[in-house]
Amino acid sequence: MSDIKEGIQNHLLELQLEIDDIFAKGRDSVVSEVTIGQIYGGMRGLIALACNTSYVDPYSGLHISEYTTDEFSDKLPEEIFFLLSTGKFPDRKSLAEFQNDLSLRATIPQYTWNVLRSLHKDTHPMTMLSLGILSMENESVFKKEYQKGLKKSEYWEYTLEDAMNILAKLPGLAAGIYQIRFGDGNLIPHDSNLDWSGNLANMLGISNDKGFADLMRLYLVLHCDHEGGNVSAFTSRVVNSALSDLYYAVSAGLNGLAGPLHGLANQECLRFILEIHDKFGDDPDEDVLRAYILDILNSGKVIPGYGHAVLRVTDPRFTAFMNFGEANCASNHCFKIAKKLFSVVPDILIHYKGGKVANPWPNVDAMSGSLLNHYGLNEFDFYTVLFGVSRVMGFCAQNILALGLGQPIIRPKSVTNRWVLEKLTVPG
Ligand code: FCX
Repeated sequence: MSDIKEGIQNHLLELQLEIDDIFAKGRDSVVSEVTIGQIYGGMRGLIALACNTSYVDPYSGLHISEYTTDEFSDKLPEEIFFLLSTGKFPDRKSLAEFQNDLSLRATIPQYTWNVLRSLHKDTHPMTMLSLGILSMENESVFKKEYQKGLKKSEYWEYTLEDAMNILAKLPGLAAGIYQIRFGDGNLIPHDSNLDWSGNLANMLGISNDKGFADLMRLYLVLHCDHEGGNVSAFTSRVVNSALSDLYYAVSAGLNGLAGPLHGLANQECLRFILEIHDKFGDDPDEDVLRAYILDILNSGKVIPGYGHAVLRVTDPRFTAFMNFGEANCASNHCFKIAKKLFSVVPDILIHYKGGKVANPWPNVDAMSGSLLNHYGLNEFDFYTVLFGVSRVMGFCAQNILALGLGQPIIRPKSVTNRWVLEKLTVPG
C-alpha cells in the first residue's frame, strides 16, 4: 500500500473515532438554528457541514490540520495534498514516493487535446479546464470498479486512484490550455525531474526566472482549499455525494470556481489595477484613488479583491503574496498599485453603506494577479485556471475523506414562500 493511502486510512480511523465520540456525546444536540433570513440569504453562517481538510477562522484565516497559513506556506503542493488528505505532512520517503507516482500518471490522452483544440478560439480557459477533466471521465477507476460491484467501505480507495490520476495530469492540462488558447499550440513535455509546480512553471514556458517557479509553488499552495461551504468545494462534494465519480465532481467544482464572486475575482482584480494604472499612472495620489474608489462604489459595483464571506481580517494568503512581492517584485507597477489600494480601500469600505460590508479587508485575489503580471503572465482569463489547479487538491481530499467516512448523499430540504408564510402565521 502506498504511504499516502496508508496515511488516509489511518486518518479515517482517527476521524471516525472522533465522530463516534461526538455522536456518543450528543447526536441530537442543536448547534445551529436557521433564520428565515438565512434561508433566503445563501445559508450564510448556517453550520450544516463537517469538513476535516481545512477550516477558515474569521480572524486567523485558513488552517490545514492544525497548521496556520504562515506555517504551511513554504511547503510544496504535494506536501499540502498529503496534509489535506492525511492530516499530516509526509516524510521525505513518502513525499518522494507520492511525487514519483504522480509523475508516472502525468500523460494526458490525445482525445482530450482533440476536444480542447476543437473549441471556439474565444472559449474561456476555465471552460477548457472543466471540459478537459470531464473528457477523461471514461478513465474513472471508481466508475469501473463500482460497475463491477464495490463495497461502500472501498469507495474512497478508488476515488483516491481517480484523484491521483487527475492531479497528476493537471499541470500538463493547464499548461496545454495556455499554449492552445494564448500561444502557438505547441505543448512543452512533462519533465519527470521537476516537481508538480515546477512542471507547471516549466510547461507554461513564460519565464525561466526562478522567481516564477517560486511564485507557482506559492500560488498552488495558497489556493488549495478553503473549508467545505464555499461554492466550488460544496458543489464538488454535492456532486460526488451522488457517487458521480471525481471527474464529474472536479469539473462541477471548477464550474463554480469560474464565477466572478468566487475564483474569477482574481482576474477582475488585475483588470481593475491596470485600469487604475491607465488612468493615473504608476504612483497615483491617495486622494485621487479614494475619489475613484468612491465613484465605483456609487455606481453600484464591488471593489474586486476586498470582502469575504467568512474572513473578518486581512486574508493571511494576501499577506503571504504581499511578502513575496516585497521580496521579488517591489518595483512592479501593479504591485505598487495593489499595495496602495490596501492602504486606501479598507478605510472606505468600513464606512460604506453604514458599515454594511462585513469584511473591508483584502482577500487572496487582491494581490495574486499583480505578481503574475510581474513575470509576464498577462492573460487574465488564465488566472482562475491556476486557482483551479490548486483548488482541485481540496476537492479531491474533501471527497476522499467524506466517502471514507461513509457520508451519505447530500439533500437539504427546501421550502416554498407559502410554507414560510404559513410557518410565520401559525408558529410551531
Ligand atoms: N465592494 C463593495 N461592496 C461590497 C464588497 C466590496 N468588495 N464586499 C461586500 N460588499 C457589499 C455587498 O455587495 C453587500 O451589499 P448588498 O447587501 O447591498 O448587496 C454588503 O456589502 C454585504 O455583503 P457581505 O456580507 O460583506 O459580503 P458577502 O458575504 O455577501 O460576499 C464577497 C462576499 C466576497 C462575494 C463580496 O465581499 C464581494 O463581492 N467581494 C468582491 C469580489 C471578490 O473579491 N471575490 C473573491 C472572494 C474570495 F476570495 C473567493 O471566494 O474566491
